[in-house]
Amino acid sequence: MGRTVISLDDVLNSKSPVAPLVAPAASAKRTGCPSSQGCGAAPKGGDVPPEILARIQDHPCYNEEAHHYFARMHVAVAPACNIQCHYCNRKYDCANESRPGVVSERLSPDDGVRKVLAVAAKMPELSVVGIAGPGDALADHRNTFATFRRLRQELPDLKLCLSTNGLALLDHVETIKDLGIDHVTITINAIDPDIGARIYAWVFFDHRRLTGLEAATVLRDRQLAGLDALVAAGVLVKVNSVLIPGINDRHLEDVNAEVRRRGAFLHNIMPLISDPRHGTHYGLTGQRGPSPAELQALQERLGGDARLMRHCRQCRADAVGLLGEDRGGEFMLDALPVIDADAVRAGEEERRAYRAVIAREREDKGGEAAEAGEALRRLELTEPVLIAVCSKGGGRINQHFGHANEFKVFTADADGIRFVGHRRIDRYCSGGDGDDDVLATTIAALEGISTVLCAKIGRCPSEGLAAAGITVSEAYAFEYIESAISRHLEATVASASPCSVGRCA
Ligand code: CLF
Ligand code: SF4
Repeated sequence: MGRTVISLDDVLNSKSPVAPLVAPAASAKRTGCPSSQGCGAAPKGGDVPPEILARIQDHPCYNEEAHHYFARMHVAVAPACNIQCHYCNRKYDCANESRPGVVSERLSPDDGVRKVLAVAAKMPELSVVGIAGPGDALADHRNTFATFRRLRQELPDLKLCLSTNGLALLDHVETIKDLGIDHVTITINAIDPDIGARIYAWVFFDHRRLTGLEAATVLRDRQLAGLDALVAAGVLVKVNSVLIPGINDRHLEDVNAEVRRRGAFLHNIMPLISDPRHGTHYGLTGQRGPSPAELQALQERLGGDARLMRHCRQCRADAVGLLGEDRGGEFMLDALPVIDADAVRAGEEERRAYRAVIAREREDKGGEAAEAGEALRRLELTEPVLIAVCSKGGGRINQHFGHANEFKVFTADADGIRFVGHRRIDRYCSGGDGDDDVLATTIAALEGISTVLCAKIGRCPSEGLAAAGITVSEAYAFEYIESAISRHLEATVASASPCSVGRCA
């Protein structure tokens, strides 16, 4: 017997992220933002042609606004690697597209496909399947392409995405194109081999292990040639760069200019994660990662016309769910249900229904965001204001402070409201109790931020934040983030001295 196609109510009442999106009294329809991107949506940096917009519309990494609604999953079918980065020791996932410190369940292509079918049948918000390690997706390309080939047949509505260090890329551009892999990430940390030689221990190429300048030069040349070939083939290329203070921090401006000149669509600058416990060369030699302020300063130096990804969560090579959440534990191999053809088709229909709901939600949000931007302009803020929000998806303030494991940070100024990044925190509330030590680190993570908006907060953390000079409000629970920020600033202006919102001349 076939399953009933989900209705709007089914989606809204499911455990999908839409459930908490809609406030009890959903607002009337407004004129939508023409691009359906809403204010503050990435990618920034010039107009995105409509045909490209259609390709990134539901991709949570290529489109900042989409990450509120759409999930990705990674299948960890690529354990081998052909280079050695100083921030990796092979015990962990590829640090170019994930974070060190966690080990993935490694899968055969058959198991990988089985897992994707199970996730797709249960998670209507899934829009992208990526292969990002745990080694390099193209070092042993057979598993990667065998997996993608089957997924292309079984789940044609899902986007396919691949992440690579770029060494072997040039050999596989045609296959990438043939399989309809429309999104490829290349990690390029340096275009100057002198700098590259300080990042890579060795490169295995053409049956030889290369080191030093030779290794860095070969890798750089192959990466840039691969980038050119992908751009020529019409594939959307994102470049990831790991920001390594004292090594490539200044140089990344040159990298940005070069990859933009060659047609990369997006540049994602990721902070180095370095810890002696990870046993990496950098971790053991004391190389530090950048602070949030250093990362933001570099992004500012690159300017408003650089199309930058600011919402990367450096997720695992087996991550499942919205960016920032990981539901991989629900889909471990030994507990996967058998998915028959009916279940595959039913899942496809549920994804279609979900996308229709989200299209309406985005239209509604776009209208509200436009109004919020208008209201903000009337406030004539002279300095940007940073505001942190607790949100578990949908672009709304819909998360309890104690349940948050990250803040989404927005800046508001005369030009509008824009997402600028996230700050990771430990969850304050576990098992019903708050943790004062966690609150101290949370307050530290809020450096430079004076306001937190959340759906709910307990008395103790609220008082702790107030004592640290941080205003917290639950007055905008379930509202769209942009509207909430705008209304909060309006209220602040009405009740406080102008200086508190940066209006002092
Ligand atoms: Fe995965 Fe990467 Fe595709 Fe996204 S992740 S292969 S482009 S679907 Fe995204 Fe994760 Fe950042 Fe990567 S948040 S680590 S950028
Ligand atoms: Fe590690 Fe990825 Fe670098 Fe390979 S490319 S050494 S897996 S970080």
